[in-house]
Parts: sequence; C-alpha cells; structure tokens
Amino acid sequence: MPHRRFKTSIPKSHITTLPDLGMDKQHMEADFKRYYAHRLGRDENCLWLHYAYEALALVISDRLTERWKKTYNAYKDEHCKRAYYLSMEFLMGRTLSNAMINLGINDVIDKVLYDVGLDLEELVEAEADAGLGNGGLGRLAACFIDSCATLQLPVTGYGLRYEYGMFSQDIINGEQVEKPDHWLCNGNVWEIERAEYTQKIKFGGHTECHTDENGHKRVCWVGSHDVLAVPFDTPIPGYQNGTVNTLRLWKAAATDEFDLQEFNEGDYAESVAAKNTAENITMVLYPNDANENGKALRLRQQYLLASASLQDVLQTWVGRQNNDFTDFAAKNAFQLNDTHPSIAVAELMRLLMDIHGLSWDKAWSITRDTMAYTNHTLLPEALEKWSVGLMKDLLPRIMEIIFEINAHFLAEVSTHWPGDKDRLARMSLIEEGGEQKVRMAYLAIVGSHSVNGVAALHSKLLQQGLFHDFYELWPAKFNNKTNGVTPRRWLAMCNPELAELITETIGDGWVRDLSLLKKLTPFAEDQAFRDRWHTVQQDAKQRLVEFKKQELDIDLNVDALFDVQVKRIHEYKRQLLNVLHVIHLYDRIKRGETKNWTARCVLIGGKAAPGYFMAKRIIKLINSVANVVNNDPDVGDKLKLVFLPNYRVSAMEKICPGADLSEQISTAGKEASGTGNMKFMMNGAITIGTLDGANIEIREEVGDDNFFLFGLTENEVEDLRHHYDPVGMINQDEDLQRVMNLLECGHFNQFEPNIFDCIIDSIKSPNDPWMTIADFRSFVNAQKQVETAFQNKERWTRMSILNTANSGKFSTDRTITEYNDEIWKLKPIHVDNNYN
Ligand code: 26Q
Repeated sequence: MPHRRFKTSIPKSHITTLPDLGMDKQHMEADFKRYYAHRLGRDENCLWLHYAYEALALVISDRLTERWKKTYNAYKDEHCKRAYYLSMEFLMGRTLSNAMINLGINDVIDKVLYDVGLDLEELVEAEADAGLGNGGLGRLAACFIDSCATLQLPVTGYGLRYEYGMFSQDIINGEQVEKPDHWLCNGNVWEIERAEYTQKIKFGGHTECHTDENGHKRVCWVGSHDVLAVPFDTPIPGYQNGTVNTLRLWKAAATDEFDLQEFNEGDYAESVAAKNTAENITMVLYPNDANENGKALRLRQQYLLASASLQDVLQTWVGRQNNDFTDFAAKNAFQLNDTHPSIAVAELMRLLMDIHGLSWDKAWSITRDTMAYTNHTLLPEALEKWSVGLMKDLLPRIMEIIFEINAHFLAEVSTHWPGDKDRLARMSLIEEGGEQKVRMAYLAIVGSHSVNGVAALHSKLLQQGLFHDFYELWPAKFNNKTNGVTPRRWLAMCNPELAELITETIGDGWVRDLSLLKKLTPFAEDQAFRDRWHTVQQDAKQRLVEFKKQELDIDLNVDALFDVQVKRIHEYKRQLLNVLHVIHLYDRIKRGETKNWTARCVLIGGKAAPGYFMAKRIIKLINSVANVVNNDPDVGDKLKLVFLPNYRVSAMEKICPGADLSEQISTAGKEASGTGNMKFMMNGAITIGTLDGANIEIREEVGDDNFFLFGLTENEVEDLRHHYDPVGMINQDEDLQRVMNLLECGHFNQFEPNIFDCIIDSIKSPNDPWMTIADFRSFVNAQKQVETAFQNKERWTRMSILNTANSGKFSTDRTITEYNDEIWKLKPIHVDNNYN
C-alpha cells in the first residue's frame, strides 16, 4: 500500500467546527478569484475558458463537499437502512449547471460572472460530458441517483470509472467514424479519490478446501492475481434540500505485491509492464454491441464492480457490527441495473461464507433478501451469457458457487414440477448443448427477491414470455417500475424559459412534485397563455437553429415542423421507417404534390455500435438521403433531413426543448421503455408512436387526442410473423412502390452502387423481425394527421401544453418512490443543513 495510516487522526472538533462557506456573491466571487489566480495560477493572459470553468467548479464543489459531510454523518448517526445501485453505466453528462440548480445558486453565480466579465453559457460548454454509458440504461441510473438525493434517500451509486467513455462520433463521407473519448484529459474537479477505501479483487488461481477450528468446511481461493479497486467519489446533490449522496466509481490499479513477485524472478521491466493488465480493466466502456459479447475483459469489469462494491459495504458493516450479520438484510439493499452486475449474487455468497464464515443457508437468505434485479430488454439475443470455461479460469470460486446455487435451485424446480425434464433444462442457470454457458439473467432472478421490468407492457411481456417459467414458480417476485427522467435536468435546467413560464403560472412546486404540472391543464384553453407558450417554444427552436448553423453550417427554417428522432441506432428502433417516410415526402415534392404543404425538418441523431454493420449502414443512408434532399432546389424549405452527429446527454439538453414532434416508432414489443420519449413530452413535444414500451403509458396520461398513434400492436406483430409478405404489401401501395424504386435504382447512392442493397433486402425479407414495411402505410397516415394538426397553431399549442401538463408520472421521483415503497423500504433522512 502506498499510503500509510496516521497513528492518530485529526480530532473531530477541529473539522466539524469549520464555519459554513458563504453562499453570497462576495464569498463566492472571492473564492472564484482565489482559485483562478492561486490554485490554478492563471491571470488575464489566459484565454483558455477551461480554467475559468474549473475555478467556478471548485467554488461550487467546496459547497457541495460541506453538505456531503453532513449527509454522511446524518446517515451514520441514524443507523438507517441503505440501498446501493449497482450499475456498469452512469451516463452523467455535465455537472456544473445541475449542481447550480440543485444548490439554488443560479442567480448569484450569474452576478459573480457578470462582475468578472464571463459568460456562464461559455463556461458550461467547457465541461466535457461524463459519457460513462451507452444510452437509456446508463442515463436512467444518473436520473435515479438524482431523485434519490432529492427524496433524501440514503442510496449510493456504485460503478466503474472508465478512462474512456462512450466514443465520440464523427461523420466522414456520411459514415460514422469513432474517436476515443478521453473525458478526463483536463482533469475532473468533481471527484475525490479515496485511496483509503481501496479493495483487493481476485482473478485466476484455484480453490482449496480445509476444515476450520470449529470443524466447518471452508474454501480458500488461492494463487490468484490480485487487482486493486480504488474508489473515486462524486457528490450527488438533491434539489435544494441539503442532502448530498455519493456516486462511487472504481478504478482498477495494479498491486505492488504482484509486481514484486515477478520482479524477484528477474523480469523487472516485464513485471512493471504487466501493471497494464490490471489497469486496463477500467480503461474503456464497452459499447452495447453483439460482437463484444463474451469478452474476458468485460467479465473482469463486471466482477471488479461487484466485488469491490460488496467488499466496501461489508467492510463498513463489520466495522460497526463486528461479524454479526443478523440485521444485515434489514439494513442493506442492492439494486442490479440489468444483468451486468449480477455476478454480485455469487460474490456476496462467497464473501459471506468464505470470508465471514456464514453457512450456505444463512448466506443464501441474506443474498436473496438484499438483491433485486431490473431487466431492460426483451430481445432474447441481448441476454448475457458467460462461457463456463472462461468463468472457471478467471473466477474459479465464483463458478463453483454458481454450480451450487444451480443445484439447490434445480432441486426446488423438480419438487415443484416432478419429472419435468424439459423445464429443468430450460430453467437451469447453465445452458447446455454446445459450449456450456451461465445464463446471467437466471442467476439474477434466482438470487433476488424482486425482478422488475421498466414499463407496464415490458413487465407483462417478461412474465408471459422471456421469464415465464420463473414467473410460474415465483409470481410474487415479479413487478413493474415504469421508468422516468429527472425533471431538474430535463425541464428546469435544459429549458429555463419554459420552466419560468410554468413557475409563473402554477408556482414552483412542480420541480419537486411533477404531478403538479396538471395545474397547467386549464391554461391550454387560455389564448394569452398559449401565445406565451408558443413564443417560448419558437425561441427554443431558434436556439436550436443557431446551434446547428454554427455546428453544421445548415439553415433550418424555424417555422417548419421539427420532427426529431434521437436514440441509439438499432433496427428495432426503426430509424429506417423514418427514412422511408422522408423519401416519400421527397417523392411527393418531386411530383408536385405539394398543396397545403407543411414544411418539415427531420432531425435524426444517434450512435451505432462500432461492430453493428446494419446500424452503420443506416447512418450512411440517412446522410445519403439528406444529401440529395437538402441540395435539390425543388425541395427548398419544404423538407430538410439532418443527421445530428455525436448525440449525447449535453446534445439532448439543447435538442429536446426545440422539438415539435417526438418519433417513438419501434416495432411493438421491442422497446422495453424508452426515456427520450419522456424528455420530449415534458418539454411539450407531441409523440408519434407505436404501442410500445412507455409510449403506451404516455398516451394513457395525455389522452388519445394528444398523441399520434400508428402501427401494429405487439400481438398483431407476433401473429403476422407467420405470414408476413412485405413484397406483397409494397405491390399494393403505390407510394411505397415509388419509395422502394427510388432506393433500388440507386437514386441516393449514384456513385456508390449497391451500398444499400443489404438494407433493401432486409426490409423486403418475410423474415424481417422488425417489420418495417408492415407499418409504413399507417405511419404515413399518422404523419398526415400530424401535418393537419401542426397547421392549426392553436390546436398544436394546446396539445403541446397538455403534453407537458400530463407528464408528471414520468418523473424519476415517482419511479424511485415506487422502488423504495415496494423494494428498498428506506426511511428518508433529513439533513440538518441550515437551508433556507
Ligand atoms: C452487453 C454486453 C457487452 C457489452 C455491452 C452490453 C450492454 C451495454 C449496455 C448491453 C445493453 C446496454 C444498454 C441497454 C439499454 O440502454 N437499454 C435501454 O434501457 C432503457 C432504460 O430502462 C430503456 O428505456 C430502453 O428501452 C432500453 O433499450
């Protein structure tokens, strides 16, 4: 260990009697100048905005740390139950504006910056996104911890501190090119390294059995190559309530012992170089990519997260309760964000038995009572499976425990269904036939007391389909927790003009209780209010226009319908259906069918997994169609198609306030929930969507009249599969024929013949799982209804207001309240903070 402990520590009184930091302009301005000049050593000659950003961040970070300490002590004093959110991804985005909103210091910071001649918006742009996630699942984790802090729940987020986050996307010649995202290259002022809480993680080696002094069988995992996990903590402030929770991210580091061992064998240079193997573990976030499945490095990441986090929790427990685990399950809850951290089930068993000496039965009851699992996908091909061989090599003790869990579990299954061999094979944690594999979702279900989906339809389909056998065995385990988004970032922060209009109209209670937005309902009928609403939305569109002009040098017409689809590129999300519609509109313009035309800007953004060929080709198609459409003088302002490069959290903050129409057009039954749909709704965009994921609940809340529905239902999709005939459908639809003809004759790829054949073939195949062609006609018809509605400004504005007014359900404050009431059962802890 590089760090030595004090024999004594600094007496508490010297630290807790520190005066509170001033929240007024004078104090913060003085601190800002001191940080800029002394800590960062810059002066008037420094033109790099980054340092002004950093100085401001340090001012704010100090104030967060103060509240953080108080929160920590309040939790400790209360001996309260705690929950831990285990997630391989926390897609946090930027921190500065969020911290300012949650501390309630926007106005005073504005004044400080005005005094020193700086522009807050410019400083905000100097911060890199913390892009430690792929998309929905990672952003959900970020919204969840925001809501936990706002609800004053003692919840800690545990994740990995990747050196490189989600890749940055360039578009070159219409194609995606990935660039590494070295987000830490300018440092990260928000985090604190806490080397004193470092944990040791085992990999490799083998197991040995012996009998302990009490005659009990104990297993030792020996000969392992150990890796250190060093925690970095980030403060997570609640909304103006004095609570500051913790996000603890682990960074892998080499142990000195490991080096020494090899050094003594004479290989000094090689042994130092071997440090890399350890340190590589948290080097990069894995993209959600079928080709990356089953990679050893990813398993190392997952185990490091699970083992470090559990050891951390157990160390704190043992420090206070000695080795008494009687109350452990009553005081601790672990929520697994998908199967990615589900190896925690086996790891908790190992730690409780091998390290703390508990019996199998005691350890198992603690494990089950503390673990809960959230599923985020219905696509069977996306379920994680790890090769048994790989697991035996890398985690020998864990593999033994999984086999034993399986033995106990299969015994239970055969008691329930005597003689049902097929069922045993179906439900086994080990997939047989070919290479043996561990089914991680089944491990998570068996080892948890709660299994939830993320939208009503999704949870229902889990019970009826993917996890039906388990549902039959343990119906009470299964439940739904419809997703949400945090209204602080996704309304108050990203759309301050709309937020102010809302606050002026119904008061500011909505920021904490989003159901209060319902109070806007009567104002939808108020002409003067509608005018103001419309003006605010036009201003947001104008800002988006200017932003895109600057970034892409493209001119968008602010009066056009802004039709937006931003999300990861995937066939099931059907960006292709959107493109087919654009081609159809283009075809109508070319044929002069433009009576009563509604000008439209179609904006599409999102990243394709680097190894997902079709998704990358879809990006190329969007850009190729855009090239033709945007440069055709016949088209002009009537239609624009723009691919928004490098879609990320900070981009969505600019996009969602300026959207009119939110595209949520996945094949029914495939999108678990969606959360972008909620951000758009909250900001007053109207959804065109299928009956999929949370769209169903969005439509329920807003009413049929304020939602553009189209497409087959989940049942219809499944029925049609048996006799799907896309070519027949094309032949019966003249518009669709012309669209397909434009694609097939190479109109959009004149100098790159045949590059879109794979796309054409896939949508014309009777086996197309996403059934794009089947929903074309219904989509075009719904888009016509959109145009009619948009042409009536009063009607559209009314619908927009009603969308915001009815978005209250989709706050993560509601979601987290449900997790807490039904799964975690934590008591809110009020922090004494002299908050006013
Ligand atoms: C798996 C193996 C190897 C490498 C990466 C992965 C991996 C990484 C990320 C697999 C899946 C993910 C992310 C999935 C995800 O974001 N799912 C989305 O979760 C949202 C929050 O619940 C839902 O709203 C979306 O519907 C769902 O698609």
